[in-house]
Amino acid sequence: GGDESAAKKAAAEGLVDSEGPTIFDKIISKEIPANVIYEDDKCLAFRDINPQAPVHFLVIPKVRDGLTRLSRAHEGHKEILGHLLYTAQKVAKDEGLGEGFRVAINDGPGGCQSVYHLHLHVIGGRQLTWPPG
Ligand code: DGP
Repeated sequence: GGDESAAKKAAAEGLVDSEGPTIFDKIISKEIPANVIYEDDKCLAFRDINPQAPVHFLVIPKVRDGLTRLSRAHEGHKEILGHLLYTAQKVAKDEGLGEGFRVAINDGPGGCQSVYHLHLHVIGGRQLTWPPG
């Protein structure tokens, strides 16, 4: 109906966050290929399709559990949030980023988030600058 298509249009324009499945579900299920560099029972790390640095990978929870975006976090998410951050630095070391790297989470339209399944960006392999755009 009209309401539904209006909601879809708003979601497509990034005006609201989407609760629907995302492309990352298909990456988790291996329905579409990704360059996976780390995997355990709780999370997956894979190279970003649009890298912003020589090394750019994403760390995502395998189960979204309401974490469309970081600002949806509640107390019950603390363990997975810690696990994602710990994994980010572990894989960064494996990727040779001993000189340093950046972990970024884009939240919502204002944060330039495009995929509504929580993900940590890990970027490195060149001298990064600050502030980001
Ligand atoms: P964000 O703007 O923070 O929501 O970043 C989403 C990132 O996901 C963006 O840097 C590009 C990446 N991405 C989107 N679709 C795919 C995909 O199908 N495969 C991979 N490897 N990365 C993707």
